[in-house]
Amino acid sequence: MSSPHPLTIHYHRDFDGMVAAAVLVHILRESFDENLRWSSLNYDQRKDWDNFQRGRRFGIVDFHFHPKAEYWFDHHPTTFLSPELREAYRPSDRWEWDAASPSCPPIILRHAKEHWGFEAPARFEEMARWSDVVDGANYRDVDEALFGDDPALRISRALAAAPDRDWTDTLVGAMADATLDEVAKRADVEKAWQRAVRNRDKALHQFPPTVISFDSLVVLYDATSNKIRRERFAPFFHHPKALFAVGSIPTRSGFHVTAGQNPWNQPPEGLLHIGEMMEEFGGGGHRAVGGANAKSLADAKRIAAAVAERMRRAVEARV
Ligand SMILES: [Mn+2]
Repeated sequence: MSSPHPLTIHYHRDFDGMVAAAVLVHILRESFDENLRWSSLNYDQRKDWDNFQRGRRFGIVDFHFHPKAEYWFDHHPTTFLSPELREAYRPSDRWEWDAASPSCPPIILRHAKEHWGFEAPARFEEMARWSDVVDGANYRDVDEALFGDDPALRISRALAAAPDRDWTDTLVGAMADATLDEVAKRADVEKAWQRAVRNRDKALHQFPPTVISFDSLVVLYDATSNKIRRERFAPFFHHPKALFAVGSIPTRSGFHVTAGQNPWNQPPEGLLHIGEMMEEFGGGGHRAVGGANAKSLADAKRIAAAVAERMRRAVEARV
């Protein structure tokens, strides 16, 4: 199995993507004696996807399917970039897609056991469990989401204050060899975590003045000022009774409207499919969360207001 050419594992740069890479790196080293490297991916790299890493050996985890990947594992329902790519996928000894899995690492652990007879150390089970929590936003409550102190949650929050772009590669290497607790206690993680915590507190403090309205259990906010720090769950921290929140935020190249339902006070089943609604505004998403890019600040405000109105009508019709 061993090849003189290195095999690079490319991974989605978020908590479950990093854990997925760490798990696969560990397993491939132990089982197949591969010369492994790893490197994160971003969405810009989809542009010339056919030629991705042409001529090199690679694997991909927690990111789009590529037919040249020697190893590929993902859980995203939107993983196939074309019908041809969907057609090219067959479950195999080295590929597995499970859109029902809340995160990517459990797929790899199960696959390794079933196909390669590899029983992973318990620390990877712990990482996989936390990946499901973080990637699926399955936190116990808003306090755990914002203030949770478990090693996995410290690492996950520290990512928001990464010292540089390659830092996730460093952490993947660390997680391949150590427990979450050991990784969370690294000086660089501790330092980034402290910075991220200060940013969180600032974001929570800055949120209330951004609220335009809180009517019919729908929070509408405008966080487009680039002086404002953003914390994903701030709307539900300040408005725990809210069923939905929608707001405008700045991006590197413009503006984005982000919409979601309250994970800890969920609207009645079937009230609103947010991803489908956002498709009408040129975006997309899942049932519980979605978004759309806007052409201008005015456009972002218009979309956010229209989405809030749709949410309020849905709530008033049913609640
Ligand atoms: Mn991911």
